[in-house]
Amino acid sequence: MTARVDELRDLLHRYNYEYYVLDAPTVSDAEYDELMRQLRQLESDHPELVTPDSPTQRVGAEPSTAFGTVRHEIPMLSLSNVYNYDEIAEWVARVHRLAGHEDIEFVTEPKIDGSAVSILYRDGVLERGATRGDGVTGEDVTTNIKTIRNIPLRISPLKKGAVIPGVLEVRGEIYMRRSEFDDLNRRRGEAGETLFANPRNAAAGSLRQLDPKLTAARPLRMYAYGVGQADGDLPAMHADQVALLRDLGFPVTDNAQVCITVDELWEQCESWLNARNDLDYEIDGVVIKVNDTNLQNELGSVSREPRWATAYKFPAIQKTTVIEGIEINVGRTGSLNPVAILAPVEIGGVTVRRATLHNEDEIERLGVRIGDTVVVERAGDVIPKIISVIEENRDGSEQPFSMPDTCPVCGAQAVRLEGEVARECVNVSCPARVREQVRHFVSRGAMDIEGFGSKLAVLFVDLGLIQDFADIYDLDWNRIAEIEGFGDKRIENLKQSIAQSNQQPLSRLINALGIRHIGERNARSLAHHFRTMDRLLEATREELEGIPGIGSVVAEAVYDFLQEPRNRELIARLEKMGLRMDEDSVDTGPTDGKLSGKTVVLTGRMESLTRSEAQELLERAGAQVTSSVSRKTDFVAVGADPGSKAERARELDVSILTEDDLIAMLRDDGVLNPE
Ligand code: D41
Repeated sequence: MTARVDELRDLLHRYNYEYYVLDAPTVSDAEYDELMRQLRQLESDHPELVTPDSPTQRVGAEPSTAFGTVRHEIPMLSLSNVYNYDEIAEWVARVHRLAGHEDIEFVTEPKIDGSAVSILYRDGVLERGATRGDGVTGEDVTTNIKTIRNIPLRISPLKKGAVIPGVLEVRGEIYMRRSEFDDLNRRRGEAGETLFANPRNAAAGSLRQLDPKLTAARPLRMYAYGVGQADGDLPAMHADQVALLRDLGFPVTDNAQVCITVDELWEQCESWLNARNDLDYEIDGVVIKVNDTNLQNELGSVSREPRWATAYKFPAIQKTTVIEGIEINVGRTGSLNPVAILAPVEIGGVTVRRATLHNEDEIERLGVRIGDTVVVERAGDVIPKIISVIEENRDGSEQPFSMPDTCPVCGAQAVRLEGEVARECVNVSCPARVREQVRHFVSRGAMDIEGFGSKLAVLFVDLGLIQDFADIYDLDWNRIAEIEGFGDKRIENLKQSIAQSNQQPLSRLINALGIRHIGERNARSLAHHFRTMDRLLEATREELEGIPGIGSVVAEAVYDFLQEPRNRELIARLEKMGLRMDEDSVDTGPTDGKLSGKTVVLTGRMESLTRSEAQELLERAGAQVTSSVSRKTDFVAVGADPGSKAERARELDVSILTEDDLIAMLRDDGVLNPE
């Protein structure tokens, strides 16, 4: 009996580790649940066998009324900040000076934007979990910490010979993955609950729930970055301590890097900065630490900040500013989109003057009024957005805003349809709508008509030269020649690029039509499936829904669009104008390429492709990109600083592709141009 209980616990610990730490499950959820059910049954039949580190004990504790306090035996220090190359150089020079020599190894690791914790193990069993608090005293959040699935309840060394110290305090950061945060917020929105502003707030708030069941329902994870108290000898180098934590089953960064020179450190900082938007977790900088813990001790700390570590902080992507007004833009589908007009503010080297407010629900959620001071974020290439209102800054002069019920452009009624978030102008020929449609039609991702930019699209619509897309191919050139700035040469060039766009493949044409929910990717899926416009026009709802990646909402939107007589007429006119109505034949990758039908995992950083580009190209080649390595994985494509996924691939004998291999295959499959 005890033997079976032990066996079940070992299996569950292992599967849990594979799932939550390695991201590489080897059993199905159903199998896992079944083993858990068996263990619960045995434990309820024999309560004397229950131990605090049993996998059944992650949740179970009753809600408490307050957290106890915990004193950190070794204070949890905070980090000084540096913001650029020169400050890193200065910091390094100080370490060199204090050490008396320059032969010093530094380690860089990502600075995860979460909430710091200390987790204490005694004889390998999780005894106490605490928040950092002020660094000296924190809160006892043990029952909450135990619900976090990638934190071991019991340490079981994964490497032979790894010795578990009698007392081991692991320090780390509790965070949420972006994808899981988005899911959580979506669910909260659907349930009418308030949304979290960002993953960090969500993680910190979830960690401090008095009812551990609430914490258990949140997708929290830990990332271990160091050791506090420990019995016995630990490796002398920080990098080796991190490796030890990994061998003991803790989630650690895969990408710690040893550096000597300032240039090497800077290269790492820049590389993380570039990778930042492609990661599924938020990082706000890079932590730089002296590798040798003996030297760390020698250097010591001043005012609770170690002299042996610092944080390179990324340029701020959030700033505060004032909302001077709210404007309504009318989109391609006639949706009324509120846009905040901001007092100009510089964020990450770009002056931001406008930020999207999405729709009226968002305005209500944020509670924004005109005149409010707000936090604005500009991350990567995405449109700046408003994160929150600073209510303390209100002086009573702020004006509430409500969405108009008529279209600000054509005056037609603007209604909000059942189940939609946006108010829409009911006038299908609303000039604002046509303008946006034409702008989209000629844009780079759609028909890509060179020299025909947004400005021209707007001008031609406003002059009445274009009423629908087909007019683009039937322009009154005599009238255009009379417009200022349209000389012979410009007209000739424009004629030529319009004529060239005739030959764009079906996927681009589908995208260009501006069907709701259809962007480049979905357009490609449709084009690959149907190959010709004629076949697409005959598609049934069921057939559309059967296409991989096309859900019922998208299928419905496409079907409705294609059933609308005006749209069918428009497509017929485009065909008469000589537009191509089928897909590229070189694009047959998805059925007969080397990558078609394969499952590929990406890990590490690629030199020549971003992660999203690599994913996009792979999907175009018909491959499926997944996040975890299992026996079903066909290839693991490994970039610089690969982590556990590459190791896992080796263990499972999955074929490994270098970046060059991957590029060669993408070229062979015709989704990447030969260079
Ligand atoms: O990823 C992090 N957020 C992180 C935080 C990290 N990778 N390393 C850290 N190292 C330290 C020292 C050097 C003081 C042990 C930290 C933090 N501290 C830290 N987290 C919150 C306050 C300080």
